[in-house]
Amino acid sequence: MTMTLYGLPGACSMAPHIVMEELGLDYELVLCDRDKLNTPEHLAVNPMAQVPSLVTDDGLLTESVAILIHLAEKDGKGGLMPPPGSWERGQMMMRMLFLASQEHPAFGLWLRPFRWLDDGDEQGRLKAAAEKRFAVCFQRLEGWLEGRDWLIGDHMTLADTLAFVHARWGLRMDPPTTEYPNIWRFAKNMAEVPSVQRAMEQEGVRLNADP
Ligand SMILES: N[C@@H](CCC(=O)N[C@@H](CS)C(=O)NCC(=O)O)C(=O)O
Repeated sequence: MTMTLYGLPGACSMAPHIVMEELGLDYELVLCDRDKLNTPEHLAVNPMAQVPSLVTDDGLLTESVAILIHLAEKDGKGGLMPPPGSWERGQMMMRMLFLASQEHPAFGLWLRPFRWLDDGDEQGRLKAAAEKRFAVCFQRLEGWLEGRDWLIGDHMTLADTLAFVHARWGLRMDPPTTEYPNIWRFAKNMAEVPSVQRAMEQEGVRLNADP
């Protein structure tokens, strides 16, 4: 089975990239050109002109959470997801979906308000509102990481890979990630995990670099 992951350096696609490294999967990484996401070639693998996309012998998957779950289930060893039906599984799903559906859009609106609004003043107001919303999300994440090395249990799960990507993004926000002691401690620990280090190196990003 061949697999190709389409991503952008440091983007949400870095979460499945970390997972592929962690699971030792055989895959190809295509780092896209941001200016070419809207071309017919890229739209064929991601009709929303985004990353990540996973192309497999079975077909195409988009949406980071779907890709993460597919990779972990395919591995079948259960290391990155608590067992089906367990309370921990429910908690992990909640945290992962919270990150993808609440925190991620707040960052996206802050980063590219021009995607939604033409007027410069309106863009400024949207950016400010999105930054506040991101901070609300980070406060929740900060609480979840109180006294913990990982979001769930005693080792890395899928949720941690997304949380790490967002912790890097948060370095650009006000207040930055460094002002959330639990998230910053977590991010520094994650940056020491060999699979995370390999993914960052392959994407040419660091923890203190701009996403
Ligand atoms: N819901 C999608 C969101 C994907 C998304 O927003 N991707 C961003 C990177 S983190 C992207 O492709 N941005 C490129 C752009 O908007 O130009 C998912 O979770 O996969």
